[in-house]
Amino acid sequence: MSHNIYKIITLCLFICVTFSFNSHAQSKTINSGWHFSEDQSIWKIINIPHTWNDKDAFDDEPGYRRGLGYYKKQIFIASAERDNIHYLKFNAVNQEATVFINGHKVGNHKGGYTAFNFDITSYLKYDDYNLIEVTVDNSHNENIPPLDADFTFYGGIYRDVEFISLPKQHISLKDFASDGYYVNYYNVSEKQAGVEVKLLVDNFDTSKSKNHLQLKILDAKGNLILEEHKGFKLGESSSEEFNIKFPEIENPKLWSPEHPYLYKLEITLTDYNGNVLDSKSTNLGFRWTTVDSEKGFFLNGKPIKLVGVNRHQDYANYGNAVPLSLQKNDIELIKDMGSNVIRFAHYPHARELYKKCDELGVLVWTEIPIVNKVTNTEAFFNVSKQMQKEHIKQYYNFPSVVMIGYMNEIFLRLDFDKEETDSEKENRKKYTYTLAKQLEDLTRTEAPNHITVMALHFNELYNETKIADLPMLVGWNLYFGWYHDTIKDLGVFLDDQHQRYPNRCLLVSEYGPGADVRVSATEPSRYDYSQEYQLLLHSGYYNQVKDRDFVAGMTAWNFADFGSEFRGETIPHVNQKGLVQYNREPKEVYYWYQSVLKTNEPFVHVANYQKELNLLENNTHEIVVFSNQDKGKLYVNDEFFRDMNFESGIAKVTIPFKEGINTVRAETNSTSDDTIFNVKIIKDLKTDDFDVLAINVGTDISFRDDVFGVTYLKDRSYTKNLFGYLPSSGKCKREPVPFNVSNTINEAVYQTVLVDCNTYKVDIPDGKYKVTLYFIEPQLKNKTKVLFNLTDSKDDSKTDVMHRIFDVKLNDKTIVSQFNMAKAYADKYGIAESSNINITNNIGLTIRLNAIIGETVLSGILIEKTD
Ligand code: GCB
Repeated sequence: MSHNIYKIITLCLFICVTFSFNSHAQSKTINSGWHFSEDQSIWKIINIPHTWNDKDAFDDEPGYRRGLGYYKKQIFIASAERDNIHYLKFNAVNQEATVFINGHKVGNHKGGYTAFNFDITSYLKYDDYNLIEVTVDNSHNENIPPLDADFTFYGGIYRDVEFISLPKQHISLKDFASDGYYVNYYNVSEKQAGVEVKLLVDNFDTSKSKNHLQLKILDAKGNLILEEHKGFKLGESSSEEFNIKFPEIENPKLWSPEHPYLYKLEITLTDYNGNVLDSKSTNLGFRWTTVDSEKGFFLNGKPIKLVGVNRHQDYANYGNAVPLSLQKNDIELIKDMGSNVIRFAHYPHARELYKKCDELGVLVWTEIPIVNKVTNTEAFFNVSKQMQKEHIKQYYNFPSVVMIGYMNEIFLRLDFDKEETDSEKENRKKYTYTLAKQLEDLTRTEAPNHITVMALHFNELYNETKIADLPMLVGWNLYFGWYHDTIKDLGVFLDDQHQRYPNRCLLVSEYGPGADVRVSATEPSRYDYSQEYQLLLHSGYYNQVKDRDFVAGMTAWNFADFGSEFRGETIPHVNQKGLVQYNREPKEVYYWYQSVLKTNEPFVHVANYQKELNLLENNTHEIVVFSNQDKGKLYVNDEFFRDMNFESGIAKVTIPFKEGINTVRAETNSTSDDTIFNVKIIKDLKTDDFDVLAINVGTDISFRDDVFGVTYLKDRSYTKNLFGYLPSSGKCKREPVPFNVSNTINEAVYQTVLVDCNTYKVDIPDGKYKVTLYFIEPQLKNKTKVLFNLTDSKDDSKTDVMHRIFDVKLNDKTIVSQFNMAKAYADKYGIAESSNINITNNIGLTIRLNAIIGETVLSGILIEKTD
């Protein structure tokens, strides 16, 4: 066809579009005003996104409601819509949904993280209200992945619901709820780039139809670059597939994290007269990727070290029902950290976020939620394959998506479940491999231009079974320096794998320690939940990965803290490995990543790990400054203090502080950062202005109680004029209590105990005080098992026998007699015992714990002056 004829047709199409808008496909979200019930008797009005687990997954009761939830809503459909085809589309319902229209069952869908739709045309009434009912089930189901994982499976309709009305001929919605077309690229290089589109068109009419397709490629400014047309006939009640190939574009602008240049594809389907029936559009990004077992990841022919994060989709107070605007903000934060990659773990996230990755330039690893174990049934295999097909087809067109996965740590349960016999274990290896192979083959067939991936945990099972040889790129989830070993063991492991499997491409798909912004440690160590240790581990991993070309990259676990109901840490029910908090406020390590990853502008940040910095005996303290520059200057309270040199983004400076507010200012190049330090210098407790003192007994970490506004100081052995335990008064052992603690919001105070220490002295001045002592029974059986405290979990299966009985005295006054926590409390309770005391004669406070049976314990002390 000549160019002029194209122009005439285009003009005709334009005119026709203007006059035929009504017959065009229409989609609207129907999120508001649903009725929800847990039992079909009491109903409440809710809006979608919705989950019924946003609160109970965070309360003290073990477990959260996994069962049925009922939703209903009426929609009015006018008779003008009578000739259309109508679909109901659910963008995600966790995890099984059965949909009814006007009392008729229209379909069922299994799997909580991909979209599905149903053609509801034949069930509708026109000029009338139509009742939509959805029964949702998030019970454990042996045939639906995920079976078991370290995140909460919130139930509900938690992504948009759409009502879609289409003319009888339209771009298909029947192909696994995809958009009905798939963009493939050919011959992409710096010189040229080709696009080929596979498209499915449905004709629901009982007669034949003549139609026309117009496809346009536009550049980022909206200029037309290429245009293709196709006229065709459709048989009655039929579906057709078309392949439309554009000629190559010369000198294309390539897509990359630095320059995420996007073209646009527009597709228009018209009837024979040019009336627009349906239209679609998507981003196009010209890029090509390869992996090399020696040199790592390549984008557009150049090596690129992938550095970024994993992301879970939930958010403080929302569960998984999170407004899209907040979710999109996550992608902005991830990009602004300097990340060039994101792993959407452990399931497909909202499609809008992938579009955001296209726009901002973030490479994507996306996967389905087959985690920890699989079930050996045909039903489980079928749901898994259906899920992967939906995933691939619904997410196919995003140029940011380069890696597609299907399993995470699939031998974790095999490794940790002790009950299985050897032959059951062998069997499990075989059927797991079989499913992996089927999913790998399916992924390679359905997504031939993508890199297949799988994430493994630290175990030889993956090598031994050869499951690690299936994907094109292997991700290792490595927790050296957290669950086991030390930070520097990462490099040893990576080198060993590379030497033993030289042809395998690998990256570090997870790593990171838990960190609570209220916890601080001057000598950070494994499992202390301090932000200081989080920095040590992340920077240690980064340096080791950077030094090894063969490692394609690393994705930190996790971008944000996330809900995991069974966890019992300093924040219960939350996995705290986020670089930002559950409400997305950055932890300090987030800024460190900016200092090593962001190169586009000068950056500097003065870290402050403690809202209130308590300095005992002397007034100096080492602070940390992050910058992407080599050098900088530091000012303390407006006076120049020192020059700084940054190594791996970090400069450490010891500062003499004054009592009260101190301002520390760092300057580099054209940028600066000011941070306020609120300092308390404690040389002697016996001062006239003594007010309050809190001690985190049994540990070296300090803990900030934000609600009460007090900092629990780290424990110490006694020195005169201050406080501490008397080492001579018993064994004075420190023990962790790595469990959820009921009946408190200050878990961190109870999660460490000082055992068998009979005397604790605090040299407070004479006066009247309220003294609160904190206790927990460490041996008491806990109702919830914490699987993911893998190596450090204590045996919590001990029976509730009388382990210890002791008396508690403040100076010469007995405040608790025959204290027996195992008998008095049924669960791991945080117990606070408060009493008033009048101290005279300058004798200070002595806390005495006198054992009657077993060893004494103490977790914390809070002393408040009362007059
Ligand atoms: C893992 C899992 C992830 C967990 C993480 C952890 O390896 O893949 O789902 O949340 O460890 O924090 O233990």
